Amino acid sequence: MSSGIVVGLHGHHVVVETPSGERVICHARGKKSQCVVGDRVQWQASKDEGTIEKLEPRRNLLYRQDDIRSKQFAANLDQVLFVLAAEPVFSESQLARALISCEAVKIKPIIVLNKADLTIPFNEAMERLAPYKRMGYEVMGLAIKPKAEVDSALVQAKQDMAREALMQLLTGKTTFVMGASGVGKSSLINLLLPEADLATREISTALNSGKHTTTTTSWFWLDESKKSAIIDSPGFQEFGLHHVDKMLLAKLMPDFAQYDGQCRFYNCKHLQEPQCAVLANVSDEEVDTAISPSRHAFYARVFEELSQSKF
Ligand SMILES: Nc1nc2c(ncn2[C@@H]2O[C@H](COP(=O)(O)OP(=O)(O)OP(=O)(O)O)[C@@H](O)[C@H]2O)c(=O)[nH]1
Ligand SMILES: [Mg+2]
Ligand SMILES: [Zn+2]
Repeated sequence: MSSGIVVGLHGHHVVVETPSGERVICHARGKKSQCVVGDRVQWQASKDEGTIEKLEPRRNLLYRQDDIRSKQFAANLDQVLFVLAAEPVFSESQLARALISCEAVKIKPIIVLNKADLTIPFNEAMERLAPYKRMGYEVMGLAIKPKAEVDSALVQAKQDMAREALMQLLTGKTTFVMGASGVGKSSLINLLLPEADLATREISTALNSGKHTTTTTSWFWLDESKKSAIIDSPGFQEFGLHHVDKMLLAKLMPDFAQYDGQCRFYNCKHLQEPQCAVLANVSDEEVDTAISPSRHAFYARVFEELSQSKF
């Protein structure tokens, strides 16, 4: 048996990369759905293909649980780049849900706001991210593939800056790139690895056709020594948290978690209880100690959703 890493899932088979860099198509004895990109496996050669014999224990597994289906993103990750863009206008609920799902499995999320060249919507989006910066998340503004400007030297300079800033974050780590369709996830990987030559699409086309440009999750090495890896993934809309225990929700939201254990009741739901430290700090003030009313409304909505949950 040989070892390998799952670098892609295609139809009914799994693509496994060997330590020498060879990619082998493997079949998974009816257990295909159990393998995800990033998995370490043991496989056995059979003719020119292979069979997955064993799935090694995972360090972690990032997933979401929608109403009826569970979607496993990838395993054995160090961090998630959650990519947003000036356009299309981002959904704060989707961002907040993705952050909770990362916290739930203790994977560090970093927020990237792309399309800095679209100045006005970019600044508006950055403004909306202010509460997330205050609660301690790293927010990086980038122009990954700025629209052609008259001054092409300027475009080049912006891209060089974006590449450098990203490489600092990514070196030595396995990073999963996540976000809605059209935000620039594949453009980001193309910037770092021009030879990957991933398909990217004009946003208008993507939105009108309702299609996603990227349809599978794929693993790429960023360096020859294979210490740094980046994973591209298809955009998504829904982001269910049905796998999260509702009583743990507040612990997974840093602005709420700072008051952990400070409510009168140990099992406080932070909805309407007396002497609730969370409710006492819901305010519009732009300070680290405040929980914004919209974040509390979001919390109450998800709490209610999880109370109805069958999971
Ligand atoms: N104006 C501007 N457009 C950008 C920038 N970066 C990427 N784009 C454009 O955004 C569009 C979508 O980019 P993709 O990389 O395909 O987006 P994606 O997140 O991979 O989308 P899916 O694969 O559908 O999930 C493309 O037309 C890119 O050219 C940027 O910095 N500025
Ligand atoms: Mg893509
Ligand atoms: Zn409380």
